[in-house]
Amino acid sequence: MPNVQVKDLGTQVNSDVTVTGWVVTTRSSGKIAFLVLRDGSGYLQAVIPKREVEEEVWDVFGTLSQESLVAVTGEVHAEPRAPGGYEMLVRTLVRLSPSVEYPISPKDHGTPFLFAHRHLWLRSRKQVAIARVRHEVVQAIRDFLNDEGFTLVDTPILTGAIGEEAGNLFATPYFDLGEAYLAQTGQLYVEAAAAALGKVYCFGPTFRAEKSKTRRHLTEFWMVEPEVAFATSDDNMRLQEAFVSYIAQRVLERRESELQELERDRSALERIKAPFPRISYTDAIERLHAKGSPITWGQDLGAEDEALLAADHERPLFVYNYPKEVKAFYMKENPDDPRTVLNNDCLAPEGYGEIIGGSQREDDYDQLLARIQAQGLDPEAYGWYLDLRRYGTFVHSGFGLGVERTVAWMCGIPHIREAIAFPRQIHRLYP
Ligand code: NSS
Repeated sequence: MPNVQVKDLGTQVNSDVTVTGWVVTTRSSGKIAFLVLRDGSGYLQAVIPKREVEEEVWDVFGTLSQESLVAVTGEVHAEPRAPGGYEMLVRTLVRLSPSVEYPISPKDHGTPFLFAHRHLWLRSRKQVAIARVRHEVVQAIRDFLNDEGFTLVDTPILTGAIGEEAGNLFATPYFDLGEAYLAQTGQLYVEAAAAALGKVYCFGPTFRAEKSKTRRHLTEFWMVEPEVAFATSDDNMRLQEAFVSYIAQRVLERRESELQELERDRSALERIKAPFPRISYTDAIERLHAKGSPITWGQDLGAEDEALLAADHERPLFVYNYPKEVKAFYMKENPDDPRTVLNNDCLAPEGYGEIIGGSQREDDYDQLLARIQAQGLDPEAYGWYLDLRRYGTFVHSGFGLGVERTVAWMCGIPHIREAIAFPRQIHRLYP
């Protein structure tokens, strides 16, 4: 009997096939039994009429429990009411492996319990849907950048220079060279690569020893970082809005059933279309004051400020040109207002907040050196990075998009820890 994946059952209507999968649910009236199984490609309802099968089949059915592995053989029928649209009339049933007291039942479990069983929880419908949306987001990222002529450059995870802030570094002893840091960003390296290849990106895990236990922070998260030679801050925002719109439209187009499983409001995603509204940091502070916020010019925007601003829009919002003091050393000073830098954050609607941080880079050697020194960083560790400003320095810009925050937003789930298979948080290293 041909072994078929559930997703391909449509081509097998009225023929006999075998499907191997894990038991999701069993139920029996005494005369007819129903078995829902999943094989990683979909869900299948198998029907076992007691009078039409060998006694042994009925006995095997009686030994099944949630997550037992079985092989079922029988005829496939179209059945619009069945999950997946097909049903199998079972002739033979073999239990391939048992599953004794599977810890995750359909009843409600607390979040700590589910995360302690994350390795099993991944099999649940909602988690499967999230994983597929994440996959789509990642594919969309790669396709968009590839179609736009970007070259992928893989950047190191073990690094010798701090990329963002000294405050949240993971360090590890590194032979005779002192300490290496796990990369907080690949940006400094893609800047070097942009001078070789023009339009480049890196895409990988990044690490921050975030002490905050918020629903937007992981200690290990994935970030895609495009970097473009000759692009200004304005060009950078244009690229970001095209990029984010593309990702949302791809998820809508190709992950309809997953969005349905997640009960995601699709119209919210349909509205994610370029151009996105923009507001300068300085105007944002005024708008926040009008809304009663006590924030003062010079302070970074907190999650609440971001939410207040984003609430005015159904599309993502760019906030640009922040005060120099609250931003990273590599951002280019704004020639029109040297208190600020040529950067932007992109704030997602529906309370999701910042999904992107980007900027035009400081391309002046002396300015950059001064910023490195002012932040107490060791200029020697940045010798190679400063070299980019010594040998044909060039206008360039780039940004970083956080994958988990984007996936959580696409899925409409409240916390980013479900947007990655095995989240790493301050209090979570198992499984
Ligand atoms: O710190 S960022 O704002 N910017 C950078 O790392 C730049 N080096 C990017 C660049 O210009 N190439 O982080 C960028 C995004 C941010 O908007 C979030 O979406 C995400 O990375 N991010 C995080 N996601 C999850 N957890 C944590 N802790 C986190 N930190 C940043």
